[in-house]
Amino acid sequence: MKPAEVGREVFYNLALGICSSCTMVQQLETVPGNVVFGSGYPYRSSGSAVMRKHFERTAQRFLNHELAGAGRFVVEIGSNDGVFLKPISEAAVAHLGVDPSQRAAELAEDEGVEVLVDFFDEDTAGQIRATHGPADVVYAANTLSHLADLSSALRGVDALLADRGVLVFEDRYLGDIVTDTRFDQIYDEHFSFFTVRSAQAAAARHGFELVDVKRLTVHGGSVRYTLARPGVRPQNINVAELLSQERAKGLGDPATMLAFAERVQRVRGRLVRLLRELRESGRQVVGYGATSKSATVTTYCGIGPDLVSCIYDGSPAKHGKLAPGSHIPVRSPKTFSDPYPDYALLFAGNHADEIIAKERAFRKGGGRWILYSPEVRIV
Ligand code: JHZ
Ligand code: SAH
Repeated sequence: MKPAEVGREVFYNLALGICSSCTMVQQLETVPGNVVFGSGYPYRSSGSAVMRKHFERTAQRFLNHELAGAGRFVVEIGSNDGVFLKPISEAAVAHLGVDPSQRAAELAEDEGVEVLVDFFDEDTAGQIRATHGPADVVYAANTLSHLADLSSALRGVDALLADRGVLVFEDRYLGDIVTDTRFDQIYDEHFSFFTVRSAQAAAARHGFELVDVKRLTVHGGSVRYTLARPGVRPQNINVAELLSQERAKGLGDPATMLAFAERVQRVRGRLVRLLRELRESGRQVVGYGATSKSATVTTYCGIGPDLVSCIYDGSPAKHGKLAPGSHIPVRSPKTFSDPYPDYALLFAGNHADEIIAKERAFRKGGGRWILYSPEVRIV
């Protein structure tokens, strides 16, 4: 947020519920999509080298399989800056990104990607079908979890998908969030937290079958789900295997979520204690990664500029701004070494390897990282 906006922030209640029938975990309060996403939405998928590689590989796999052959068409929901569709456009395969964030869409268009600047839902899907024909692949990464009206999106996919087409979506995996106490993945943008069981139930409600699942390491643990029309594709054994792991872990059980909540409270206590001790002993602590995740941590733990003096972040759009809620100033990593702080609290644990490698001089000079998932620790 801009410094001038202090005092005009809007807060939403951040609380999750679990469905007693299909075990889907979702937020209890909805933040309207048009409040969060729009021309000024700052997230850029290409900001991480690991994610760039991930999307290039994923696009290549589609080009080798589902999109091989003449006349194929792919739609991406939440195409952001076009990192996934660029190789597909370069291979001259028909494609359309759908994303309401105008500035991100412009970056995609600069890379030769065709984008419809809009929210994907049942209506837009119908329009795309009418203008472009059926899609062989509908792909969505880190986006279906963001839609408060998942049903409208899935009805849209039903309207858009060719008879033998597939919906492939990947999102943070609730199993990893719970196991690794990654409570910072719970923030306003993330509405649904999928498991294989809840994704399968959502698929079935909309006339789809979950035919494959694959665990991914990106974003601290994700799953790629493949849905098809019933009977069109064989179901991979991975589905039954991951379902049985979920049952063994009690993932659909409210008691598992309550135990998770207790671990989160313990982490909060330890993190705040550590930050206060460091402040009292005169150490300088900064944050790294002005992520959406950081807003949950600072708000939930009551961390302000007194405990974390500033946050370094590589997105130019965030420089000179304040982190929402905590009002901690955001600065360019170019000034991180100027001079290095004693400790840096990593608010982007999902990119830990990439960031710690990039900033290796910080540790060489005696600096230490503070991580908080699954436990508070100094490395
Ligand atoms: P990241 C966003 O999560 C929001 P966020 C969204 N809801 C989502 O689901 C995921 O992305 C996909 C900085 N950074 O992805 C840049 C560096 O400074 O965890 C970004 O501000 N240096 C759509 O907001 C932020 O971290 C680096 O080397 O929690 C992005 O991190 C890297 C890799 C990132 O963001
Ligand atoms: N797929 C990218 C971007 C994820 S960020 C990646 O994984 O990195 C989520 C994106 O979804 C944002 O660009 C946002 O503008 C977009 N989005 C939000 N609601 C949407 C909707 N209803 N339809 C299409 N895109 C949407």
